[in-house]
Amino acid sequence: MKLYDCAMAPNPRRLRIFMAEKGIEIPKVEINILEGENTGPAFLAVNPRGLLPTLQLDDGTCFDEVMAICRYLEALYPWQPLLGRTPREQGLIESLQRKAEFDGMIAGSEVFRNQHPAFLSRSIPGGGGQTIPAIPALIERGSQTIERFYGWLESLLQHTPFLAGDSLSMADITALCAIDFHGWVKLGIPPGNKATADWYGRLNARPSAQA
Ligand SMILES: N[C@@H](CCC(=O)N[C@@H](CS)C(=O)NCC(=O)O)C(=O)O
Repeated sequence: MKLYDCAMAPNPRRLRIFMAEKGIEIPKVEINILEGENTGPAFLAVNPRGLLPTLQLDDGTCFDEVMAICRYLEALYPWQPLLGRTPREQGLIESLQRKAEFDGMIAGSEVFRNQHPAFLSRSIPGGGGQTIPAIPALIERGSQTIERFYGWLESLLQHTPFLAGDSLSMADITALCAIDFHGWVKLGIPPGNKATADWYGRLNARPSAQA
């Protein structure tokens, strides 16, 4: 297997933390998104969407989407499960993970990509070389969604040590990466959200957070 990665980008980081928690190592190829290497012919031949992370299997099959790659890896390496052991846990983690992804990661992307000069003509990830202009009004919508994300996190974490219960899951990993991504646009855990700040401190202290 080969993992196409981008050290500075938030979605590849979700996968690296997942792999670090499970002790999985896969040879990596670094692709520079800021310089547009992901929209050059060499990488588009691997993944026509130009998205990272992308996993290439030994038989040549390539696929993207963090959760698809995590599902594949969890099936291959079932120890230290991060997607749930029982059907109940699996459903709960999926639900929480998607909320963290949509209201945390994607809202962060909406704020960041509609204002950063490097993305003015590629405001949506996954278009390959296609031009999709930024829409500045979406910055405000993204910011409001992020506010909702922090309210949701705080109300949940007042009652549970990790989002899905007593142990770390992919929902926590996605939420952690979303929060660090929000720092790029000067947003973050609102002052006074103590349960979220405590949880963040515990997650950030795990060696996997440096992955
Ligand atoms: N839904 C995708 C999102 C992946 C994504 O947005 N990746 C970004 C890096 S964080 C990317 O590849 N961007 C390419 C670009 O901006 O052109 C996933 O979960 O893997």
